[in-house]
Amino acid sequence: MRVILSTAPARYWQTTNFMLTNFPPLGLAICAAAISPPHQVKIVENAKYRFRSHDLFRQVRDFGADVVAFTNNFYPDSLIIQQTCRELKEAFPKLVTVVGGQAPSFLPEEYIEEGVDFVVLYEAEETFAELMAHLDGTGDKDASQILGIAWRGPDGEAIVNPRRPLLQDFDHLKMPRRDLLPHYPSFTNPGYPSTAIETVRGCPYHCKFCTRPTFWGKHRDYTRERILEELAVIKRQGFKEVMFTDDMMATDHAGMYALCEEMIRRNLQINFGGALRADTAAKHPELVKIMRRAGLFFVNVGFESYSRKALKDMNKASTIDINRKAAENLRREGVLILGSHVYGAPGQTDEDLNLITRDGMEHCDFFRMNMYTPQVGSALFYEMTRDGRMPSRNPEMFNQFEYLFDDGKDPQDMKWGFVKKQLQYYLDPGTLKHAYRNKTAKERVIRRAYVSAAMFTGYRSLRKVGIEIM
Ligand code: B12
Ligand code: SF4
Repeated sequence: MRVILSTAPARYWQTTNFMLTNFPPLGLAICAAAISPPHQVKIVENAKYRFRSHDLFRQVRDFGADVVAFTNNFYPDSLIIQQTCRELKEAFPKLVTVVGGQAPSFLPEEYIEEGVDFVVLYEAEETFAELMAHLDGTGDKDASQILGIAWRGPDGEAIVNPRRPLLQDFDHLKMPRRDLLPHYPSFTNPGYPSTAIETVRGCPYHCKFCTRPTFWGKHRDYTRERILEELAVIKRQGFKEVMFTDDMMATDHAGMYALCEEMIRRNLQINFGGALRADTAAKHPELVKIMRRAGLFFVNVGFESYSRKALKDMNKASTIDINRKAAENLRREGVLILGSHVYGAPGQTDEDLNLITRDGMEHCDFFRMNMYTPQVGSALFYEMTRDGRMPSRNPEMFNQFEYLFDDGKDPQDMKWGFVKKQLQYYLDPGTLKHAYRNKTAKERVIRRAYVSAAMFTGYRSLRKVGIEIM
């Protein structure tokens, strides 16, 4: 069969994708590996190129696709993906549509009811291969027997099959089909490409707003040998930089230390970045040091807040002192700090917002702040749904820029306060200087993030006056 794997058609919030540096859709490259051979696969990166649905339709026609399968980790993309699936079916009646990733795994019925043919739930390697075999008639299971899918029953009803047991061993997985991904330019070695790697699934922490532990289930690591083998393949393919898509790098401190020792011993010389907890950076300076020597150039740290109460309410298992110490240790080693923050948790005040902006700007090379959002599948989402405290279930409202709690505050006021502080950061002369220069890796990251934010603001402002470009 001929299968197109695709990201969501362009929406204006995707312009913020590059705010967080280079992350190609690794899930699609992994799914491609799981089914090719025997199937022929093409990856269409709508999000990166800002392709609209009509561009995708052209690709479907030219490639002669039998199946179009979307990745949908970010819930606000669900509407455009469901709509595109319906339109594709109208234009190509024999085509089968599939959706996988976080949002459909948590809300499979919604997707089937809105016209998607199949949802692949949670981790997909084995399930997707079985589904494709079923669709081309070579499999020995019918839809009702494939663990981990949702599909449409004979009366049009959504049927959600039982979940597939978690993979226990990643060593046997095929290498992701990175050859099918578009070129992402390296920050640290201009002219060379950058890619992504996964070394872990899940996270042992339980921050209330996060879906990662609930999505992946038990926290599981790839073996060190497999990671080193994959890094060697990546190196041979010409990449000089790699992003770890891990929910959280280095929660196994000793494991990361040993991996870095081996990367240095094997002289891999590949720069890397990813998410790191503040407490890991604060309490393990020797680990930060060796990670740096092995090639770490950037970390995304969820500082979240500088208020004790907010950190406690989010179940962040961290403190203000830890945040400060983490920034100090990372700075000392020259690691670029992209700091993530959230504002708008129930009970937070203007004072919290001022603290986040002041301390965040001081601690980070790039300061990022989102609205505290009850992401579908997070503990917060279920709590708010149970208590009837979420005023909207419109997926587009979950874009991390809306105030989504029903607690007597004026959502517009909350949003305006948040926007004003973002503007303060973006108009700060220090930020502008770095964004303008674009000479070092740090400046290139900041410039890319800055441009992303400017595009987002531009598209959003145009929408406000009725001009919808994406
Ligand atoms: C890398 C990443 C990004 C990259 C996206 C790159 C890309 N093109 O995919 C960047 C940095 C751009 C990004 C941006 C954002 N992200 Co992000 N991101 C991640 C992260 C850390 C890893 C994703 C990943 O590659 N994982 C590794 C691969 C192998 O896993 P996977 O994609 O899940 O694929 C597996 C399965 O899901 C399944 N699968 C996935 N897709 C498909 C498709 C098909 C057809 C099939 C069959 C199966 C399948 O099979 C794969 C193998 O088992 C996740 C957290 C996480 N660890 O999953 C958050 C996460 C997806 N991001 C999240 C958010 C909120 C954002 C931002 C809003 C942040 C911001 N404020 O700007 C933006 C919005 C992005 C957007 N517009 O879509 C949330 C989404 C929550 C939600 N449900 O809405 C997550 C879950 C993190 C979290 N809990 O906070 N992100
Ligand atoms: S926010 Fe980070 S540390 Fe907390 S559960 Fe999610 S991935 Fe883990």
